[in-house]
Amino acid sequence: MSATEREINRAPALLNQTPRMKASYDKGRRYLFVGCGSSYNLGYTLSSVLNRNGIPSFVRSAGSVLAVHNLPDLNPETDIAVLISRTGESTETVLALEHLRKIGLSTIGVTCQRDSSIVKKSERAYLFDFAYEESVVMTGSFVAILDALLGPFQPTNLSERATVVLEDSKRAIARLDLTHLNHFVFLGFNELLGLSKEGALKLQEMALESVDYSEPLEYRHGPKSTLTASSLVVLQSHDTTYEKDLIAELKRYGAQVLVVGKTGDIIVGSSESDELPLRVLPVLWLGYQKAISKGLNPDQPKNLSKTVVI
Ligand code: F1P
Repeated sequence: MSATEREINRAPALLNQTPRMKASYDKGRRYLFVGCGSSYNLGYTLSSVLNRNGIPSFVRSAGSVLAVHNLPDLNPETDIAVLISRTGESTETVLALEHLRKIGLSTIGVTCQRDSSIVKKSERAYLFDFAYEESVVMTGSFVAILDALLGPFQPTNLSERATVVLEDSKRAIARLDLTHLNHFVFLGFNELLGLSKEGALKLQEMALESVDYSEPLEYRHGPKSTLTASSLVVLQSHDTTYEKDLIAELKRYGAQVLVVGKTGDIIVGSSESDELPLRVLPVLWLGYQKAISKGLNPDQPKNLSKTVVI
């Protein structure tokens, strides 16, 4: 079994460990999430959830922090920078951490790698060493970090539900004719946009596929022209009437649509919890299965290393 497959399958077990790692946020402070790749996508979703709950927060790719020092919205308008890096060594994130400390922000590092630069250089660190991954592509650790950093906004232990959602995802994806699909589109708005961006990244990294991500209704304004009978749209749905109409429209163009939501093909979300971290499971499995169907080794993505350094 590949490391990637093992690491996706252990996500439910990781979610038994995250309740003890729950982050807490101070209502009077403003947060800035910074990272690269999947770690940046985590910040997208986290900042959206925090803002909705009255905690002002922002997200920046680590590269953009480096490129445009002293951005007016970094300082003095934010107080605490949360630097996320699974390996703790992505060059942009480490340099961004140094820069943000220098301009006076408090820094919290988030990583799976003990003794990494992110741990050593940040004032405080959340260490997810139990979620350490061998594989190049970030998979189960994304689910675990998201669950923990959602803190009070995701209070439920999702481990058992994760087992169910992963099994449902495997069944739904087994029904797709993956060999004929060559275009993958991920749609979601607000906190689901970051998860859609992550879905697109997984299909690129693992399966070298052509991808898009967008807000659902925005996708109608141009990008839908690229849909064919070989397109699969994964809709991270808020179950709105607009989205239901959109599904019908996308299907009229010949695309297949896989809906993840309270009333979707893969059911995620209940009245007690929106189960946000579980929405990542179907896209992890989709990326992995598409890679396998093409004869690719998902443990060794093309042109990519586990830590991207400059
Ligand atoms: C960031 C990242 C990963 C990606 C790949 C290359 O890594 O972009 O998201 O899957 O491994 O690096 P990190 O800073 O989170 O270690």
